[in-house]
Amino acid sequence: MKDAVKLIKVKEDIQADNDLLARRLRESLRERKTFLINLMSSPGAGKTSLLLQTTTHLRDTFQMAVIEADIDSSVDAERIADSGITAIQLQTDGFCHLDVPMVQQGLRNLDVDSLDLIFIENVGNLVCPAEFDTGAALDVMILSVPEGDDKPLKYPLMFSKCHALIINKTDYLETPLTDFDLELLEKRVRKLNKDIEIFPLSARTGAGIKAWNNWLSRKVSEHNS
Ligand SMILES: Nc1nc2c(ncn2[C@@H]2O[C@H](COP(=O)(O)OP(=O)(O)OP(=O)(O)O)[C@@H](O)[C@H]2O)c(=O)[nH]1
Ligand SMILES: [Mg+2]
Repeated sequence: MKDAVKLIKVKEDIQADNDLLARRLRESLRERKTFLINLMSSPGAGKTSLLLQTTTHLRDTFQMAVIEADIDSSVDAERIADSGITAIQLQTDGFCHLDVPMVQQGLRNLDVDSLDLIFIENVGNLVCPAEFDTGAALDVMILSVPEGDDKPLKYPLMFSKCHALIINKTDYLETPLTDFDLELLEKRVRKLNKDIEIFPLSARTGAGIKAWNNWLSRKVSEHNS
């Protein structure tokens, strides 16, 4: 009986297809000189707050747009649009991540050739978005101090696949409200990903944001030159 049953590994097939589409999208955006960055974190770690800070600092240097992804609502896209940056809202209708066809739907609604830098704010989740290549040139995750320094132990894939880690809400480190150990966190992260760039900052106070913005600007300029 066992041999009569056809087994289809749906997840693997979908991902193999997605990986191919992602490679093609990355190549095409390189040719078009547009840098796509995929920003991931758990809900509330500070993705939208960081985007507002970064786009404010870089608006005189680059033409930018933001693709927001949420299961429902469009509040984040509205916040970005209110700041004067073009924003598209993708609603995933229950999906906890973006894949390449979803990203392409967002890109079709943007004038890609006129843009130097496009941010994706992925769905707030530390598991599913790590499993799907979006075609971005850079994968970045945000971990915020209140989430705790044990997260690399619990969500290793996300920390392994990202090129950069932003540790947000460092203003909490100045208070007795947290036992977050920055050194221990870094040690745990480097065990998974020794080359990852780490940027501790506060999207609230702006502390540390310059190092991140400068590094990102360099990456965009190298990619688009
Ligand atoms: N204290 C402090 N609060 C922050 C900082 N950055 C963001 N916040 C606050 O954290 C909350 C969530 O920030 P968002 O930027 O909306 O987080 P998000 O990751 O975009 O959230 P989702 O889109 O819902 O996943 C807001 O109340 C922000 O004001 C920070 O550096 N320090
Ligand atoms: Mg947000």
